[in-house]
Amino acid sequence: MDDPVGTPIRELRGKLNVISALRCLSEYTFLKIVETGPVVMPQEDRSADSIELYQFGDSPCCMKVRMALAEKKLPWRERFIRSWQFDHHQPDYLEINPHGTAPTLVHGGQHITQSNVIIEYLDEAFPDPVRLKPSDPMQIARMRQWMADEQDHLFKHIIVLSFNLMMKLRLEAFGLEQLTAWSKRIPDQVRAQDYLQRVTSPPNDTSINIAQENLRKHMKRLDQELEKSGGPWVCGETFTLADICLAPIFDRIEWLDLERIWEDLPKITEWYGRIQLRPCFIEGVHPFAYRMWGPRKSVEAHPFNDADYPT
Ligand SMILES: N[C@@H](CCC(=O)N[C@@H](CS)C(=O)NCC(=O)O)C(=O)O
Repeated sequence: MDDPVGTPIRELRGKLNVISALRCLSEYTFLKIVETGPVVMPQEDRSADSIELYQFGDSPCCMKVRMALAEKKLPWRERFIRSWQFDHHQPDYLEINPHGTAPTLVHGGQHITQSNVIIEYLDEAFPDPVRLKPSDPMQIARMRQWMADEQDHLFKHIIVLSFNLMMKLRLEAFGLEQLTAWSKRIPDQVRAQDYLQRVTSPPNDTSINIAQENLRKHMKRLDQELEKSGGPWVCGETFTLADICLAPIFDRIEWLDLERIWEDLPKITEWYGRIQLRPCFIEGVHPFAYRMWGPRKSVEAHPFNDADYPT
């Protein structure tokens, strides 16, 4: 007998049973596959072999990361950024580093930006063969304080000096037309104009003097810190991330021929002499070929040649 209400309900139940049966089957199949292992599930490769570093040759922030990698004896693959033509402002790179700056570390398919975050990550992820952090909480605070001071103060003065004493040589090396054409590749045109203005205007002696005076103040503080810690490193016996953060600042000042800023500060002179002999510094320092023009590398003697740089 016809059942006008019951029939559609039975049909619906039947359909639901088929759907749930299919679901069960697919879940079973999925579990089976995982169990027997014919499908490789995507996994992060967090081995040391998978480290990639996006970097410029001549950058204090990138040098820090190279020093930490060398200290940890980690293999890594270079992703060289042609900063002069603003490859760090191109969409692909902005996806992994939205600030358009270097460095960026890629590990296990994950991107990490900010040099201080990167070197702390490396220290946490690879505790062997050495820790780059003291064990005492007060010493850790001291280390982080110098890391923050480097970012918030020293690095900012270094940018002023670098733009006034070396970046302007880009004008001589590439010419205004080429620089302007490259600057159009920067999506943030306010930043592009600021860059062009800084590179093309004459050196600003007032800014240079203020930056040097400020650096000198921090150098005096650091000299006292080394005296207090008893050395040989910033936090005392242990070589830490603070030493790694500060060394590239000194390297840049030296490249600008401004060592006089710290010359009469004995603890700093000893510390910098010591760190320059450390293998991680020797490995991490910029090779001459990648260095930007400056008082020690004239454009005339070292004209630009794209082939000098990694592809
Ligand atoms: N706080 C950032 C600063 C990064 C930074 O400013 N890097 C410089 C090189 S040392 C850079 O990419 N400059 C290029 C630009 O600003 O366009 C870090 O420590 O990673």
